[in-house]
Order: sequence, then C-alpha cells, then structure tokens
Amino acid sequence: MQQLIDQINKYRQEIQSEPVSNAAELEQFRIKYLGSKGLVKTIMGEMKHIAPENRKDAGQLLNDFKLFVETHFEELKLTAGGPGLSQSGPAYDTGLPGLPLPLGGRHPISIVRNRMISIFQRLGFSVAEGPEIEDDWHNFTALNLPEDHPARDMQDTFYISKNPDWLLRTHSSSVQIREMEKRELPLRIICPGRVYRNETISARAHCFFHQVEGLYIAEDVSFADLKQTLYFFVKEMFGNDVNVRFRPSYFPFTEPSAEMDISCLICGGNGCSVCKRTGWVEILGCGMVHPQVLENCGIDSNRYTGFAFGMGIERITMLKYQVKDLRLFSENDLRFLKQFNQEV
Ligand code: 2NM
Repeated sequence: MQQLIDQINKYRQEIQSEPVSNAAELEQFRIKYLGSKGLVKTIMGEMKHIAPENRKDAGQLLNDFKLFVETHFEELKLTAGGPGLSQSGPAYDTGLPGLPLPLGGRHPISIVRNRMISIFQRLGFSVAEGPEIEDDWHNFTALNLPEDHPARDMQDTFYISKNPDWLLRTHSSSVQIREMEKRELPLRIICPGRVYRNETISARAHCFFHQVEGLYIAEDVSFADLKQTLYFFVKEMFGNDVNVRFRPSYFPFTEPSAEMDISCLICGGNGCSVCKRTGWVEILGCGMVHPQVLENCGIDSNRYTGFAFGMGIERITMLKYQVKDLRLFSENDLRFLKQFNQEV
C-alpha cells in the first residue's frame, strides 16, 4: 500500500511539472493522462491486483488522484489557452476584449462650474484661486464691510480663531482682493470655489456652497460693460429665449449695485412655485467696485474703474437641471449623481 502511495505522489509531481503552453501540448497532456489508454485509466485497471483488505483505501487514493488530474487539466485549459485552442474544444479566448470597468463621472456642480469657466474664458477672463481659510482683512475689511456688519457675526461665519481672526471664507471675493493687491492692471478674472456660512441645513441652505465671482478692472470700465458681459453669459448658459432684468440693490463693496433676474425656466415666465408666481428668478448680484475697495488694494480709483459679480453654482445648477433640494449635491447618492453622466 505504501508503495502505491509513493507511486501516486511521484505521478502528481510529474504532472505538476509537465510543460503545457499551447493547444497542441494541452491535447498531448489529455491523451497521456486522461485518454482511454492514459495513465488514470491504466492505474484504475491495476485495482484488481490490490489485496482485498486494501481496496477501500486504494480506491479512495486513486479517485483523489483522478480528480487531481482532471482539475489540473481544467486549469491548464485556462492558462495555456489562446485563440488556437478552439480546435481542441471550448476554452478561454484571450483575444476577446476585457470586461468594461465602471468609470466615475463629473459631479453636476463641476459640470456647471466648468461650463461657466469656459463661457467667461471666451470673454478673456482667466481663473484665479485662493485659500479657503482667510483672515479678517481679505474676507471683510478690504471689502468695505464695517466692523458691526451682520455678516461678521459669529452666528453667520465659521471662525477658527478670534483676535487674530481666522475664518472660513464666506465668499470668493477674498480671492479677488488678493489678486487686486498683487496683479498688474488691467485685471480680468473669475474665481470659482467653495465658501462657508453658518446656516441651518435645509432644502434651500447649506453650511457650504460654491460660487463663481467675476472681476474686471481697467480704465473706463462701465456699467454697460457689466450688462453686456452678463447678457452674454446668460444666453450661453440658458439659451437665447431667456429674458433678463436688473434690479437696484445694495452691497458694501459695490456702488451702484444690482441683482440680475432671468425669466423662470420652469414656467417660461407665466408664474409657478419656483418663481413664486413672479415669472422671474434671481441668479446673481453685481455692481461697480466701490472706490474704497480699489483704494484698499492700492489701486488709484481716479484712474481705474471696475465691475464685479457673484453667483452661486448650486443655484444655477438647480435652475438648469430642475433640482429641488440643495442637500442632494452633498449626499453623494449615486442614484442622483448618475443622472448627469452617461453610463459607459
Ligand atoms: C457679489 C455681488 C456684487 C464682488 C465684489 C468684489 C470685489 F472684490 F471686487 F470687491 N468681488 N465680488 C461682488 C459684487 C460679489 O456677489 C453676490
């Protein structure tokens, strides 16, 4: 019996080191070990010479061996496969293309932001970025926000430290202050980025959102330039059928200031719940940069003028894609996000 065990182990080793690298060798392997006159059949035939008291153990041993050879053959079929294998039966075709890997897609906020950037780039604006953690000067003081302005309140702004004040920027205007301080004029930039406000989270408010702010400073920049720039943006973003109106407004950093509305995309201006039955929806704030803000950045306000505007990317995205709840943008639910990207 021990002799049989040793013999079988020797065969196992021999089989494992048998070189099989193509279809012809695979077929030779099959004939040699699993064919009608092959090794497995031959040693199974030897069973009759085994002593009756050993037959049970020997039968088990030989069955295990048979299974080993068959399994090894199946493995060889996979590794020694290739298109040439088709003559010796179905197997794995390495000539087939691989299975597609699922690809990620763009977030709707990124899609809209990129679109906004490319529209303004065509008008000669370039992209500027800055820190999300700001000091009091760049976020408030340089922008003409007085010491007692409500936006500075602890209730509205996330302070990291007080005195010296470090905070999460509440708008991307702080980037524009930094650019005005360090760049040569004329200046024509847009500042896309994330901003933070201490809000109770709801369908309409969040503690962070995304803005694109624009700034153009040169000699003789007028309110007419501002209007034409924003008309162009709206037509490119929402199409030629959309109407635009300006309403007077107030910001400490612009004078005069205005808000811009577009005709409601949902009802076409007839009145619905999105536009609160007015036919108009607000999309941005804008104005001529306050002379004090220019002076704060070392710019001669007698020589230079400029316009600025700011808008929320979430708001534009909600209008464009009719998204009803702001929270969807940060929940990362794939059922929502997949709707903006084609499956591949
Ligand atoms: C707005 C509305 C109006 C603005 C002003 C400036 C700066 F830095 F030039 F003073 N940046 N952005 C601005 C003006 C932003 O957002 C609603």
